[in-house]
Amino acid sequence: MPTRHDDTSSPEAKPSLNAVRERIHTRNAGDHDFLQAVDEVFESLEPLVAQEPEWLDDALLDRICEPERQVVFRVPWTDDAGRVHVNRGFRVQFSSALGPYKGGLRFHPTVTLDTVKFLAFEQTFKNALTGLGLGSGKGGSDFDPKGKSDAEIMRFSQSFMTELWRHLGDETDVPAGDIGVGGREIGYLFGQYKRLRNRHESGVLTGKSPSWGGLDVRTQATGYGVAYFAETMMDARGGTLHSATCVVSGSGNVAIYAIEKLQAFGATVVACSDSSGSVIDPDGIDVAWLREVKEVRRERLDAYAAERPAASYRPGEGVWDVACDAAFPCATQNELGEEDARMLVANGVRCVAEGANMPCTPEAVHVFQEAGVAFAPGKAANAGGVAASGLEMRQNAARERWSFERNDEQLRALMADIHHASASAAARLGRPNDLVLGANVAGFERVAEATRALGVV
Ligand code: NDP
Ligand code: 2IT
Repeated sequence: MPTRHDDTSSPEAKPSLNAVRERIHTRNAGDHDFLQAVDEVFESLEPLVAQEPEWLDDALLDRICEPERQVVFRVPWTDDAGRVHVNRGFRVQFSSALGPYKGGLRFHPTVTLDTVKFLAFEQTFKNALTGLGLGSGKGGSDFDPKGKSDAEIMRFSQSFMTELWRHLGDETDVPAGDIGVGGREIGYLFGQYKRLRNRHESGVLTGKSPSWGGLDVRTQATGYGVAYFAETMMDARGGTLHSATCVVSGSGNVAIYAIEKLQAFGATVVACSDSSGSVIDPDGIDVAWLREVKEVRRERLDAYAAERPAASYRPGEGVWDVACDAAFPCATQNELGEEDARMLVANGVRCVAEGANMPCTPEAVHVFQEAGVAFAPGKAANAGGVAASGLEMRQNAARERWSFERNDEQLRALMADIHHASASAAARLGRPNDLVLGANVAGFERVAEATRALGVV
């Protein structure tokens, strides 16, 4: 039995799971999103710890819930008119037990340290589920890319990397994209890193363009992965998405490629949204046109509806009131609440798969579970993005480049593995259909075993 050198656990008696949870709440008071994510994992740990109380030893849970390092920094930049602005940059390096810190960067005006900490915490279990030897982290800034010129985005990205580079490395910390950070931003970030380090260190960022070291399929991977996971989940329950009517929230990277793959399966996606409103297109969303509007022209969704006679645009509205068989929240955290869940259930939804990170509130998840809806939690269902990032890192390290088809096949197999790991853990604990429980426990066991094996570090 290792000696305890901390004051977080008593040598006499095991702390209860609840006592640990309360300690984490006290230490992180006010961090709403982070504590919501912690509580969800702890709810899943209850049946595990009841069977295997040794997980409570040696402040293991306290260590897993405390980031290894948190960096907060100033990002000054100049706009096209010569005015100077200051934003705040973040990188939370949560766990390196399984591999280098790994996780995306988010540029959005709502980003705080709490946001980044919650995302990095979720990433810990998600990355463990991929089985690819990835630690966890997340970063970003409260910078708002909307309405900024390319030159402003470039100057901001360069200033951001001018601080961040010293914390990165292909074996240390490997960022990628997230909300507001796509191929364009990754290009500018990589360019500045390369300049500062004087090394073409391909594996330091993922989500690069395939023309200079990126992985064919990384752009599509999160959205495709969500569709693969949902189809696998439905198949395991004797169903399919092949002729399903679906709704997807968001119209960014994850949403676009989820829509594309669902429609390739034979489903019809009748609605999607952005932060201004939603479109209903009863014949099915035209993905090529959606990409043109959102990725190329960077316009709002009203521009999509303007060119599609059957489509209607609903300013300020979401998509959860639209009747569907399957719903895919792919925009942001806490975008689907209890009332939305009740509306979806009343309208006959059978499958909900989270493309975004923590998009459903805990109350909404309970509504789905009580109604017997097949529910896929984000840390399993959206793991395709980081899994493809893991493949990108491997191919960069080996100086290899696989075909799109080979990467896509590998992605599909990885999503099936993640479903299998999650479903098996859930079955072992007596709740075979509870993938929230299964994903949390399967991810936790992998990261907790490694954390324990590496000693008190
Ligand atoms: P994008 O920036 O490409 O798209 C985000 C979409 O969500 C946009 O349609 C955006 O609307 C909408 N949105 C963002 N924030 C809000 C908000 N506060 N309120 C309403 N709508 C909002 O991001 P991604 O598609 O990459 O990310 C979407 C989600 O998926 C996030 O939760 C992210 O963490 C998660 N995720 C992303 C992965 C990836 O590989 N990119 C991997 C795994 C998870 P608008 O266009 O108006 O801004
Ligand atoms: O939330 C996520 O998993 C991502 N934004 C992708 C992370 C990554 O490193 O590819």
